Amino acid sequence: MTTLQKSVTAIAAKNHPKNHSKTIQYGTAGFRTVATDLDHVVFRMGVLSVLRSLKCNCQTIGLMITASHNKEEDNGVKIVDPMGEMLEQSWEELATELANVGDDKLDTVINDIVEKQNIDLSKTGSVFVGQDTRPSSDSLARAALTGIAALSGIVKDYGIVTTPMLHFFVTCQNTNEAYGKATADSYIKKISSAFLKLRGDTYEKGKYKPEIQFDGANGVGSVIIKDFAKAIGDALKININNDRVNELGVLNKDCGAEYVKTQQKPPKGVAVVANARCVSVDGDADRVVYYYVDADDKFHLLDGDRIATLVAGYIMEVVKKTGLEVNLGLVQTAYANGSSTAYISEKLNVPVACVSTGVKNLHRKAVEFDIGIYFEANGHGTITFSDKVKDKLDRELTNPSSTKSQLAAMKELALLINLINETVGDALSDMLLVETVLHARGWNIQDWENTYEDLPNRLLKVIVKDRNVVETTDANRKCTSPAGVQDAIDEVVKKFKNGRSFIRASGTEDVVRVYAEADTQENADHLANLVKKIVEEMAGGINQ
Ligand code: G16
Repeated sequence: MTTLQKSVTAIAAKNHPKNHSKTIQYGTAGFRTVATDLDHVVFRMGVLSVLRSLKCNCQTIGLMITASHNKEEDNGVKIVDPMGEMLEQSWEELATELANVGDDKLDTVINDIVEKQNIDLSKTGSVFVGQDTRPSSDSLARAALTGIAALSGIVKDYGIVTTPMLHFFVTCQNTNEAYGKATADSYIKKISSAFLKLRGDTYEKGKYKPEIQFDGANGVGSVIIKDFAKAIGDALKININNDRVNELGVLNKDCGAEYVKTQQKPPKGVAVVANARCVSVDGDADRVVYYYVDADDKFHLLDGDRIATLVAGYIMEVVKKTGLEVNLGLVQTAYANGSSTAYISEKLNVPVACVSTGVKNLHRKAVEFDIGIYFEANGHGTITFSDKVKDKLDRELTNPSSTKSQLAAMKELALLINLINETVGDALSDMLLVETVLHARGWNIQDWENTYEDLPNRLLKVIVKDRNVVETTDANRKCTSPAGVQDAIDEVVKKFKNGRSFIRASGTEDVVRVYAEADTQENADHLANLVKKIVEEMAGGINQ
């Protein structure tokens, strides 16, 4: 053991001791649980991010303190790999091991990682740190900084930023600024100037009106949107609601993208104006959904599936006009509405892949395409463009034999690439992308909704004794454990027209999720409740 690691152990025992014996796992989006259980975990992740940086030839790694859509008392930490992607899977296991080991074994585990990963501790690692607006985030960020300092890592602390901003900064840094400068100003400028160029001088077009109601979930999204609103001006009037970031107990409370999507009703704190286009983001602004309330007071949700179909259809058209040969694909999860999958594959003729829940899984699949579009139904997603496509575009933009209309489409595609934060789902950049497509088409929100009809669906949570007893396969669509659960689900699903249902253990909350869809809302609700009952009876449900 080196002196360096000895000092890590000493600092840990003195300032960030493990204060409970609960096991914590690197889940769908890093570690997430009640904030008071996280101090030692975050300190250790500070240490791990330096090791990860050293492993990746001293490239910069990101460390974000956030629990995104979770309740305010929770918090979390996740590590961002050099190209802005989520931490490599094999390192998730190392992270889980490091987070759970006793203080006295910390040095052994660190030593093991150093040896097995062939890490040279004489070099210097680099880490970017960001945090959301939770009351616990500041002290947890300090624990991370201590962990980074313990291994003499270089650190840049960005303070309060959205999760996608941190991903963006990490990518900028590791591409030597080819992706942009690693600053908040450069992030806002890159995206907003692409938006303004795409919009041109005519802000109103057809049925499109340049005004939205914005619900910031009382989180960091409501801070950063103000910078966008300033940069964009009259091109899009953004009425900002739920921006009480300094008030305790209001983050994600009865508002934000998760609430709107799961409750299928408008958030509190946003005045209802009939047919107004409304946008909700979540607590760290990596998810976005749209909604409106019609003149009969009926709520209409346009979720991640709707965003995926809208942007896939549009990007495909632009790509066709460029004349470039590009393979474009869309990635969804089992939560995707059956109608959206049918619309994309049968109407738009875009191949659709289905992967397990978690942006990390969708992103990994999306980069297999030249242009990969991925969205989870909960509003988390983005579009990735391969280097091959970007190089082709650069070449063809200066090719004298390109026609005028091909050139115009190529310029548009280049601007769309700049508008999109390719590194991860970004609620604010996605929102500006949706606004761009609606504007280009001259559509109001009803025109967008009318492209296809969603199958009625319901998403429920079940509290169980141990959510880890539920195991799934086939991109979460089949339950393999506990034995007999899948057969029981199949039996009830059979009884419903267009019925589909699956269960999976959440990776961010201590619950099992139940999804169901059917021909009517009543049937979808009924099916979801029957499956919920199966979970309660066969997977250790706790009666509430
Ligand atoms: C995170 C992940 C998403 C995932 C969501 C829910 O979102 O980044 O990919 O869909 O959790 O995951 P689960 O169903 O496992 O709880 P966020 O916005 O909370 O970071």
